[in-house]
Amino acid sequence: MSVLTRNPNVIKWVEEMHALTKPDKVVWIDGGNAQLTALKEEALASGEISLLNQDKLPGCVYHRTAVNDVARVEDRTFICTNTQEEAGPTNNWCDPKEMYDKLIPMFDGVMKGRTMYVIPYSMGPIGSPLAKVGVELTDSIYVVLNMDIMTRIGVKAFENLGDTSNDFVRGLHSKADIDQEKRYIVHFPQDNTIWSINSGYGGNVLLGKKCFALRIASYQGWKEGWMAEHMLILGIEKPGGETVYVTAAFPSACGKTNLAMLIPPEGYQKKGYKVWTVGDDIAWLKKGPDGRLYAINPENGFFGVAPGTNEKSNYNALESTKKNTIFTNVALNNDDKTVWWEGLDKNPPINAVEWKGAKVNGPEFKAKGENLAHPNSRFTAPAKNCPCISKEFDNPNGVPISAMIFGGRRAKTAPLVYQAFDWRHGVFVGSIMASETTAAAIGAVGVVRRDPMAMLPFCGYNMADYWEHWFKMGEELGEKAPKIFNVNWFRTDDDGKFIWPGYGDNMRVLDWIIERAVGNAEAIETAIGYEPKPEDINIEGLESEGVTVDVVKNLLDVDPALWKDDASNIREFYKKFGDKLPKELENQLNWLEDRL
Ligand code: OXD
Ligand code: MN
Repeated sequence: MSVLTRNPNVIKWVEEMHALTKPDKVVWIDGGNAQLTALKEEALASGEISLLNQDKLPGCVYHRTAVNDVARVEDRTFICTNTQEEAGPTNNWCDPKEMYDKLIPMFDGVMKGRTMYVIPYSMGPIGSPLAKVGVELTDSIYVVLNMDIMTRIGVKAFENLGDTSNDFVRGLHSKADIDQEKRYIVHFPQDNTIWSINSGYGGNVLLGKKCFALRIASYQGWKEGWMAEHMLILGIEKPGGETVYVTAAFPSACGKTNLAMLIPPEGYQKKGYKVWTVGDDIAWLKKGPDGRLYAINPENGFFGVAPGTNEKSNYNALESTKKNTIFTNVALNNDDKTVWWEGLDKNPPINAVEWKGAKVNGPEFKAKGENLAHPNSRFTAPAKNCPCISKEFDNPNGVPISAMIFGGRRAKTAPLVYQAFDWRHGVFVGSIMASETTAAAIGAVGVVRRDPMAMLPFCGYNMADYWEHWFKMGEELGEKAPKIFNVNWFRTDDDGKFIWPGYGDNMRVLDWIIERAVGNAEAIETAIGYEPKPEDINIEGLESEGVTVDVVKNLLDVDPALWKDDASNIREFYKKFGDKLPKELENQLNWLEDRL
């Protein structure tokens, strides 16, 4: 196998990593079907993956990770910048030299008896001015097959890099022994480098995703004048054909994939509204030639959480998983080799294999309170499978963004929707994003966790500098900057029941947002920002759900006492950043308190 590129920077680095990890064999991934099919066969033969029902789920395979290796490991994720201040108070930091000294012995000879796969890939459409190239070295065929779905892999990525450029992200991954005590997910932003060892779980090993497209890319965006954000991108096509694009950032488990693939309520469909998905997790944003902010989705697939996905909650996501999809840690129906997870339907398979591999009677197993699928089990599905994928998905120039939405899970404080007064206030609104913990996680329920811009686990540098960067982007965009909004689908009544129906009905809120963004909708000024008049949220068809104008009024209510509490919580959070906290954020917080 040839080395697929003449670029001396790539060749030299691969040689160095080869000398370090000492694999028996090196295979360069060209991206062609023949090679990928052969690798899939090899993984099937070794048992790394298994084949699902090829009539019902053509091209789909199944994989189980080690029981101790089922999620991202934030406490073992590091940002190794030259100084601790560059990484900031919200990241684990280690001196780069110290970290290399620790990891080099661990990588030394780690691939003996194994094959090293060299995966060239592009984050973003090939040839896009917003795209960037990465190379991942891995000893896992599962990683190769996932990267083929999640990114654009193969020789075309090298062609895009060219013969001399040094602008590629160097990713090194080894499963090693999947030893959780020696698991490290390490970023060296100043070296364009990611090293990941002792994991086989997607979020830790598909280095294009969180590691490159958020942590390294956020750092690059800071240095180069663009933004990498934990945001979905969607287009709302209005009757008449005009499409308005928005991005939205929510913490994990707040429904980003659901919103990205929303199906409008019947009344909207009849009028001709359509929603198109550009991305469900990550947006790269850059000022375009016309002065507006443009977004691409750097990914090429969805790495979605399976549990909870069903015909009703997310029809489009479910459809996306019907072919050429890799399922990880879901349950199997052993009768017909199909997949099952909690929330798919009410019929757990009787002849089931649970996610750890034990054969069980599904209904009996569940009656004991056990999960058949791991709560963080995943599907890796090609974006092209999605029935509502945008025709702009591959547009190298991206889509122009009219509105940016922040949101979290708040039982009482945040209203259904409000708009920031301006960009600077919008940065403040993003910086105070928070979610309340639910019963689904260990620990106290209802505890507020600050997660600014949903980037807390993903910002590759000091968040104080990150906020400064947001302010600077706003100055550069001026009048053409997207309008900034905040939403909360999760307000509850006194019995703890959700008041707003959510899912497809979130379209009603998006409707106000997009009209407001272009200056067509009215608003009321409140202490926290602009709100719609309750009657301006279209609730036609929601009567049967008990949603009246009074209910909307209630959902938009701002309780000054709760907000004052929140403000003191924000002040505590800001203290972490010491003198580096942008003065503007402190001012914004003072103004909020004054207005309350
Ligand atoms: C994800 C996450 O997997 O945010 O997308 O954790
Ligand atoms: Mn995410």
